[in-house]
Amino acid sequence: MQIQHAYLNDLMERVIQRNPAEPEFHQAVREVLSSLVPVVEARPEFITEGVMDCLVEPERIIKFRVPWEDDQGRVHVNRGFRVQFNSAIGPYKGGLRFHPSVYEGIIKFLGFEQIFKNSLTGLPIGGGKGGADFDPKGKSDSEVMRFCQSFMTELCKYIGPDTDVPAGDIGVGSREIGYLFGQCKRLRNEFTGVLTGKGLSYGGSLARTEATGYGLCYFADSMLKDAGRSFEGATVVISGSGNVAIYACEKATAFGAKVVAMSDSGGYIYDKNGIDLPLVKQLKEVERKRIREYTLTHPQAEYHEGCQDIWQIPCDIALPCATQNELDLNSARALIQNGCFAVAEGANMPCTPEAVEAFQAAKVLFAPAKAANAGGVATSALEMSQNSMRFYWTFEEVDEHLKEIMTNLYHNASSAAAQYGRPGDLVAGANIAGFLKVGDSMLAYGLV
Ligand code: NDP
Ligand code: 2IT
Repeated sequence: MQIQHAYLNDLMERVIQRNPAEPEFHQAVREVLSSLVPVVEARPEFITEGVMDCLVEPERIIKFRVPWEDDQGRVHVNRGFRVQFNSAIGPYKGGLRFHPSVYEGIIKFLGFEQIFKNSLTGLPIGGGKGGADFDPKGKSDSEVMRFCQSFMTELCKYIGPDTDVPAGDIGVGSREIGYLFGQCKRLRNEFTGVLTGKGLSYGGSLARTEATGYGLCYFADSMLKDAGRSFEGATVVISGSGNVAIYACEKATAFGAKVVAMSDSGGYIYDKNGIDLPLVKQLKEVERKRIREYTLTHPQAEYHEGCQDIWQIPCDIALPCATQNELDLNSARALIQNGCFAVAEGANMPCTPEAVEAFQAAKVLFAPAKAANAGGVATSALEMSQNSMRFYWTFEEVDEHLKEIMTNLYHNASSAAAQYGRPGDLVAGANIAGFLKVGDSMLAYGLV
């Protein structure tokens, strides 16, 4: 897939050569550069002043050894990362992912996406991401604690409330954030908002837990309304059953939809009567069990091994909320054939480029991740504000801010798309609107 601009196409080739064997990073960069063609045509200074070349190169990559001992006293060595991608508009901000599939290319793709997402929130946060190839699944609390302490012993040298503020992502939830924050506080002998997603007793923000899933539905609601549609009465399929999926399910249901399927990496459940969300919360948030156990108390529900086929279930709205490239062209075709009219990405880059193209060609309303899932990081930025003020807002106040941020974000992405000749294309609109603020700031700084 060529980029229809000689300089940007050449830049893409250089990105591939300089970052070999990192297909997810290439995929994320290609999408953004393709969207920015009309922008650099209108404003060639982004090329001549070196902004585009700098944009695709992280400001800093930190890569470190994470040794830890399991409960039997055996030593394990994992690899930790923090990619500080772009600080043009604020301190680096973005989550930490603990998953065996993590390598530098995954963190780079996520950090790159985060630049534009964070800019879209309208709040002063730069882009970063981190993580480790550690699998918290099946580990005891003590093992997870020792891992987090070892990870933070190194990471704490590079972060700070005005420098870089990590948060959660896949495999990093409130338990991990607690261990990470406790160790950072101990090592630095200071209590500052150096992480977000903190527990409510030690500086966390109300509504941060719900924010990504709720924000996804607020964004989708704006998109649907603009097209004369709504969640009311719609059948919804959600992949994943983690933080994002659970609160997307909660808000979609509150908006009058019926969610009929959810998944984990083992398989999916299909409950025609509508998902029993309190049970999913109990299984996933409290007991850390597999989604298949849902059928033990709900025999009317079906469990299917493997998560791909969840997209074969007929639905009106699809919300992929698990992981990157989980929804491919075949799945997109099935959704289209079954009459699905909207797809909103809760996960980061869950739809393959071919799937996105198929949705757009079929006029399925499509909300790209960096816009649709920005509610999590936006609320993290609100947590930073509250920490700086040494003050707390109520749940309703934070939720109101979130709603307003997501509604504005939809309108900004939508009008940027129209302004640059791609009306209705929220992929282009989000990339363009996200880029402009960052690009203008980089221009103002000169070559730094
Ligand atoms: P969680 O760890 O809470 O949940 C992840 C869910 O996705 C689990 O159900 C997990 O299943 C499933 N999953 C993870 N990896 C795979 C895989 N390779 N194949 C199939 N299923 C998989 O993470 P979150 O809910 O926080 O994150 C989900 C997505 O949302 C990620 O893409 C993340 O980057 C993105 N995101 C998260 C935000 C946040 O605030 N947390 C903000 C914005 C985006 P299992 O338990 O079996 O592994
Ligand atoms: O992908 C994301 O936006 C996140 N994992 C949330 C990051 C954050 O800093 O809250």
